[in-house]
Amino acid sequence: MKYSLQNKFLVLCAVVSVCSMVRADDGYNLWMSYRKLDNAKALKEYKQAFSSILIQGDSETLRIIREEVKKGLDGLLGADLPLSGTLTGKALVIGTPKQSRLIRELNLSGELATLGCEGYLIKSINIKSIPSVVITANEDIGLLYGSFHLLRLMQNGQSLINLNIRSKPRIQYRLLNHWDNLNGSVERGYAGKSLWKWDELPGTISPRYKDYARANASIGINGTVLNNVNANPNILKTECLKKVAELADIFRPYGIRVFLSINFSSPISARFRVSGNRRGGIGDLKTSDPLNPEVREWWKKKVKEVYQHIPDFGGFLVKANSEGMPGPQDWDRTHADGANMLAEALEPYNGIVMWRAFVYDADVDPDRAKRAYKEFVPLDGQFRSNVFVQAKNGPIDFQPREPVQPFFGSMPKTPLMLELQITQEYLGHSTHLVYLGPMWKEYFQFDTYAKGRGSALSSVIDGTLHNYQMTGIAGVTNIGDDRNWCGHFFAQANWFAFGRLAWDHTLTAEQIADEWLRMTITNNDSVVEKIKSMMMGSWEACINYMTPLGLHHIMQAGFHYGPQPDYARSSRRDWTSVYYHRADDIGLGFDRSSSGSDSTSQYFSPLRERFDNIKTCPEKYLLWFHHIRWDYKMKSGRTLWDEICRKYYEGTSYVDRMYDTWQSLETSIDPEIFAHVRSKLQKQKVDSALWRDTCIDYFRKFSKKPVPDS
Ligand code: GCV
Repeated sequence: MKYSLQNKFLVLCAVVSVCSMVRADDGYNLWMSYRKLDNAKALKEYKQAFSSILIQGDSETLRIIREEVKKGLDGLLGADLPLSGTLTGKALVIGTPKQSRLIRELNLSGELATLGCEGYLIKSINIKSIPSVVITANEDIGLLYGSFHLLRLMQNGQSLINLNIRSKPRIQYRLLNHWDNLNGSVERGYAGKSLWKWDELPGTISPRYKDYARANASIGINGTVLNNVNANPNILKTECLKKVAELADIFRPYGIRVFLSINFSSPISARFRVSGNRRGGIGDLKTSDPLNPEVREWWKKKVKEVYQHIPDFGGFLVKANSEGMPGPQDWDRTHADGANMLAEALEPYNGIVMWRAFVYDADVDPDRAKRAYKEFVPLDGQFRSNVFVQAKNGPIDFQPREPVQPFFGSMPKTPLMLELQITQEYLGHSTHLVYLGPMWKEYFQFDTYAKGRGSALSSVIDGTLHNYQMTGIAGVTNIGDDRNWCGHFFAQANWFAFGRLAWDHTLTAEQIADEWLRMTITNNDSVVEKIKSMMMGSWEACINYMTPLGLHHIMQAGFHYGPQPDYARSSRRDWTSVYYHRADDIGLGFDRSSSGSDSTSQYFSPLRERFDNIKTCPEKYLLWFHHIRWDYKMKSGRTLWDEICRKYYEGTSYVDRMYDTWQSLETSIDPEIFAHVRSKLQKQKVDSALWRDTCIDYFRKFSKKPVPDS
């Protein structure tokens, strides 16, 4: 026998030792790997900054902080820092004035006064003449946020000398929205099945629940809507509430409250079958009319039960009278009637309603882009104080680029919650590398002119423009049970960016990408710069190879991945592509100007005039607002046809360049991540070219012009 067992063993050992020389990262740890810093200068500084960790007080959150800080510092410094009870040498000191005598004696109450429950201070302070780094806050959750901030600074190799940081969130409700179904599928989810294992709960607890909470807390997310807005009424059954309560218990010490999407027909008996939207729920009634006393009583009882299971339950998210979901209009009532009924039931427990404005009833207006505004603006002032109206960023549906939904700024008496989509439903699923930070910044900075110049969308959302009493933002999450959580490694950056911007929308997309790269891939400056620049242009590239110059909604029906500009037959006109691009022999684009559908009039002056006029309309929105002749001269001097072809080619060459850049970085990147991203980029190259070629071929049938040399 030539190959003895012993030989086999030696070969195996050799393989194992070669493998262990290269780090393998499957992406599970997200931005919290806490690998030993490769930055010698920073490492030296940090080792001098503290030699122990001192955390005074006790609570579940404080126990989490102890574990996290110890794990983080030990990992980053390659040390074993003691958790001590007293101050003996340079230390990282963490505590609230309530629980820590040491902190109380620092007299920071003046500085803490304006930081609320979630804010924190990180300061370099001499305690009893010992130089220390102090993290303090009014509540334990602020300490957790502050601890993650300090760890982030260190992961980024930032100096800890003379620290004087104060931070508090600009937006109060910072939520993830899961579109997860009770059967384990995820609507528009591209990262496996749902994280929530409803069949196993409450008995079996996946360790991922805790890791999910930890990741969210690290970026300041403080709430999660567990189930799809296309809600199954069963979510409110007692057996489900017990499962929800289990998750809520795990999330609570991480500062995360649980919310649920509800089905407006819930009070109706499942046996009561009527046509259309009035299908049955889990109750015993024949109606869900929000003004019916029995219905109102049903909700009050149900809400009481919810709070018995989950005392800090956050509230309900509702998709009503939209895409077949039931709602108050089925009973000739308004959205306000529906929302207020639920709000009244939730109010005694401090619960809220997030009433979605994603409605597009064709009877309201022939132009889908105008419908939500027309339904909701007249209701301003009619909602109870614990109701948010939650709206997507644009008037259609999370397209690669849209102008802002015009009712932002037009509802001063109704807190508006912004809904962004982290999952890339229309931006290449979990196959395309598209960093969404720049997109979200474009929306935040979009000036609505609601109160004249300087009325950015961010000021509507953070409440400063209209003095909203509550503020909120939601991100439709891209998380599933894939080992790396988000399908594409780079999609993790979008989860991260959403949280960071929800906390502070003034951060730049570039800064967030920089942070994320250093926390995940490397601290090597030149590698960071190269990948960051890939990320920063990836959204614009995606727009260019999918829907340049204001085109929208020309994707594959249903699946929403590839191109289908010729899609013309559907049960609804506004689900087809031809409804949106309106290509004909003359030109391309949807005339929404005053001579068309007049959606421009829903914007404030001078935006409305700017968008209305072809000459002043920003070219990025040109085909959104205008039907443009094929030979129209663009700012570049090229015709529309030549320009659009050029944009398509610009988009795909960007993807080619991303691929080349990535290839060139092979030796600087963890092999597993490198291979994973390379194969995704390979597919993105092919699929972006398909978008380009399909769209150019199709539009060419109308323009009848040759494709210019690229
Ligand atoms: C949850 C789009 C999506 C649907 C989604 C809907 C919504 O239509 O394609 O999957 O349903 O938006 O936001 O309610």
